[in-house]
Amino acid sequence: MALIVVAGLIIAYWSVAIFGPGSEPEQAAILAAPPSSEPADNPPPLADLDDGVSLVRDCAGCPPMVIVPGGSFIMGSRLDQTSAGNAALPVMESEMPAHGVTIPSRFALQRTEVTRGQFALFVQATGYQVVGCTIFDGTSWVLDRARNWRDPGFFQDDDHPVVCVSLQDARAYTEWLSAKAGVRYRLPTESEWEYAARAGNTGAYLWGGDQTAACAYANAADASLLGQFKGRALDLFFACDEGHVFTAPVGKLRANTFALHDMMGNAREITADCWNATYSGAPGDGSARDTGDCGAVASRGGGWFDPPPNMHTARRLKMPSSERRSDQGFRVARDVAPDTSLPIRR
Ligand SMILES: [Ca+2]
Ligand SMILES: [Ca+2]
Repeated sequence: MALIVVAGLIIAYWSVAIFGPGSEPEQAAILAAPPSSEPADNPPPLADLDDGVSLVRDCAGCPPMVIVPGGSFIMGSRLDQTSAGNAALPVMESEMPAHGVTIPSRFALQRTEVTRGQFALFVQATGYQVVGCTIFDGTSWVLDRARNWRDPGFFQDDDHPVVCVSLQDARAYTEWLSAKAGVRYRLPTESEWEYAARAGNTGAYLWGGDQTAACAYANAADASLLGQFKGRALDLFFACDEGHVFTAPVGKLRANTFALHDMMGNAREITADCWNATYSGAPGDGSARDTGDCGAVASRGGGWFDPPPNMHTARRLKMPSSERRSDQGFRVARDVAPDTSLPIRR
């Protein structure tokens, strides 16, 4: 384990210059080739539920939500996921110890990331001001005060995920939405997020061991991104092409077995917990951690710029809570009482 951690730190140190502000050594991307034959612990999910999925929508303009059933899962990475001699698949200390979590009851989670169009309704209604964004300038991630969610430096329409938003911005959106809908919206806890992202999958990657399958599920660093940023190391990219350099319209790629789209990739997603460097002392009941470094959050799922190692389902990226980046957005959750009848619409 010591060797794994030391190797991870060495590689992560190199990654800071590339992955930019907020990427700290203990959690930053690991620039290593993706495994070519990582065995899947269970088969890749087969559901592609674009038709017939029952959705909850609390108001006009409210995001479509999927009901996620309660259940138990193992959160984090197991040490034996690296001990099979595959140095390209290291476990980060922040993902350990793997621990059991029980999500006690069903909850609603937005089917996709919050879109630009949804966020625009909030800004239009409130006059909320968001200034500045950290963008990738072709070499490194830099703060550009002229950029913001309306102009992140690449084309987006209303169906793309809103990016260049911070924890505060995301919370402001949920508070506005709660008042509008009469239902309390919130960010998902980190436990809820990983439970929903895995959707029963226990492997390192949602799509199993075939790295070319990543492009069916996740808009991440692929051949399209490589084409845009030529000259970068090939092992930073999946060997497939989903056709998107920057953000993609939400829901365009395949859903997981909970009918959730883009949990992996497109925009990284802010979760509700205060940052903690490991899972030691983490709650097992699905609740958010409200102690630790509350000036930072775990940004989950990786985004359009992220390389294969950052697309591990368990990967946690520490971000300052005030950070706005052009590869980071969020999705919303809400509680669902067991005996509640829901405004289900197709
Ligand atoms: Ca891509
Ligand atoms: Ca995402």
